[in-house]
Amino acid sequence: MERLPGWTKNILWIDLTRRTWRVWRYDGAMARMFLGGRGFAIKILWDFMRPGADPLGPDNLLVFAVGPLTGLPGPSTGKLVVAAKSPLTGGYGDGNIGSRAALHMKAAGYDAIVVEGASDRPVYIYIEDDKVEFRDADHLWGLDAFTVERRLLREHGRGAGVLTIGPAGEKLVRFATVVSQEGRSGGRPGMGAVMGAKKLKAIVIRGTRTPEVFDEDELRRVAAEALRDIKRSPLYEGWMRQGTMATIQWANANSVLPAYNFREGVFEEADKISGDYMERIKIGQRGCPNCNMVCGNMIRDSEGQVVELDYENVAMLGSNLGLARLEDVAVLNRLADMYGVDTISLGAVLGFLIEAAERKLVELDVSWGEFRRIRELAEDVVNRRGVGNIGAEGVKRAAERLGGSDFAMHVKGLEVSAYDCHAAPAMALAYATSPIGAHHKDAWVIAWEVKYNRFSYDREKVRKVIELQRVRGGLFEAAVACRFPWVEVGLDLSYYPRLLKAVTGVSYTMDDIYTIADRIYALIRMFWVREYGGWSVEYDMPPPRWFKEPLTKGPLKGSRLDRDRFLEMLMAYYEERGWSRRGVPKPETLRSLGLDDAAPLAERYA
Ligand code: PTT
Ligand code: SF4
Repeated sequence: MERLPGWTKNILWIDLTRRTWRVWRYDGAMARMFLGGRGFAIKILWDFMRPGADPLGPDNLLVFAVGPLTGLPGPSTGKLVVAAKSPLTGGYGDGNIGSRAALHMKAAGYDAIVVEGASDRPVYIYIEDDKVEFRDADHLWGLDAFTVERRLLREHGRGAGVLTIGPAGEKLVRFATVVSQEGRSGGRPGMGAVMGAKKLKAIVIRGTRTPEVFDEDELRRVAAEALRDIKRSPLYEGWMRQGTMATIQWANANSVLPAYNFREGVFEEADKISGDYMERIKIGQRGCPNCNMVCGNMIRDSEGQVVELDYENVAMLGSNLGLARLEDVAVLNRLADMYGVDTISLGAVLGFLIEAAERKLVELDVSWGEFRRIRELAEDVVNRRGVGNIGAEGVKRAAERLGGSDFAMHVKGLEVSAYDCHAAPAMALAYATSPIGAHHKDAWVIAWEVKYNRFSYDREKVRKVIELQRVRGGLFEAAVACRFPWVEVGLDLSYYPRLLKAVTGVSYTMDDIYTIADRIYALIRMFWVREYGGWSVEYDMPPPRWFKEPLTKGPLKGSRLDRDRFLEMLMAYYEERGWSRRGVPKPETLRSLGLDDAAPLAERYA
């Protein structure tokens, strides 16, 4: 069999219904065409998930995947992708989580772990190299993610990798996530609910082998150079002080900080939840393994507990809800981590419910900035109690039930992350075309757009979104490493082909990487088309609020998106990608990417 340094060519395939497992030796073409991580996840879902499967049923496949760079010497390589059909959107869903589990997966010798079927009793899986055991999890069911991880580490040793869910995943809250290391959380579109539906409380993994690479010495050399560049970057010191929290001040100054359920892009009390304020009460720093620029800023919340903060969390659970005390916002952040739900979706759901109450669509005694009541409502949502049960379904379904679709802030069912787009057409396009619904991860184009031109809808913006999607959503999600060294401290992108060459022996150019990214994007889009039974441009439209209700405050007061011009931009996006005017990849585009088996479906719907 062909040797492929950088890949083990092993996929651990676990059937929870039968409690069996096997190792699938996949062929090298998959590695060459899809690289790893998100690429492997979509290939596996496309080939092996029964079309139309219930995301919360046994036929959904839950995929954990590392990439060639994961866990090896190099910049911030302690990450893995978790993917499945999303219970929130009904389409492709994934997330990227930093965890020791990523390193152990690599060292145990698996490029991916696939979980199919469902257990009838709570279970956790213990993996140690070639050993796979199904263990009873009755004693862990109902416990929060932090407690579960501590108990499992006590039992299996402190160095093990643990991926777990909290009670929200068990209760099938549609935006439940997978949690690790008391503050890393991944899989925004409900990957934790998929785990919960399978009654899989946790995976504990230990790997003891040394991964094979093409040129060990060269890898160490390139890695050392990159790590040195990171530390020498003029941006490093500021990053280590505030991490993503510096974005609060920046977003407010540029009218993109969500406030009051995205009615506004400025928050009058932004300085109280800012990175500068955070610095004054910061008690420490932690982060993902294999990282020399760790960014988890720890503070004590208003209930005396330790929490890690990030921009998205603080914006969505702070300014978006009118909350102006960082220590209170941190309580909501901690609850989200312990219960195991996505902070972005939780913030959007709470904002939606507060506004629905204000408009008398629902009877609820809560308003903006009322911490105590918002905290209670958050607990109701994650526990599916009362009106909280409606919120647990996400804002799209909540609006279908209560009314209010104009202010339900989502695309394809995934709640928008923390950048207001009243005056940001490119960022709105990034949300609209993200492969998982409205997430900023694939194209955080806003920083560029602010400098370029806030109000244009030109092709330059379309091309920029695609370029970012290729790098962020392609390279970093398939090679699987953290993108922050490049995004935040300016590490030169040319390091990544060098690292890939040292690991795999393959000389990738950036064009080769872009082709892999385009292939992944096209197949993900075909997965959505297959699951939705066709496609409509309306699925790719941002929330109506940004078109209909202008900003009423701040320097950009009066701004809103123009629907016709946005549609033109979307058409230009489809054209650049070789997709039809309905948003379906053309059969010839698919064939040119080597995705011939998807072409017949495209012929039907393009
Ligand atoms: C990510 C999304 C983000 S993006 C944030 S803050 W960010 C929120 N964090 C949450 C959290 O915390 N707790 C919680 N209960 N829910 C949360 N939801 C939100 O999830 C994260 C970092 C961050 S912090 C970002 S941008 C970068 N994301 C990367 C990515 O997507 N890919 C990649 N190759 N590298 C990345 N590096 C950075 O990682 P999702 P993490 Mg996350 C507490 O999971 O589903 O991708 O959504 O994984 O280990 O916590 O690292 O300003
Ligand atoms: Fe994790 Fe932050 Fe390091 Fe990225 S920079 S690997 S998110 S700690």
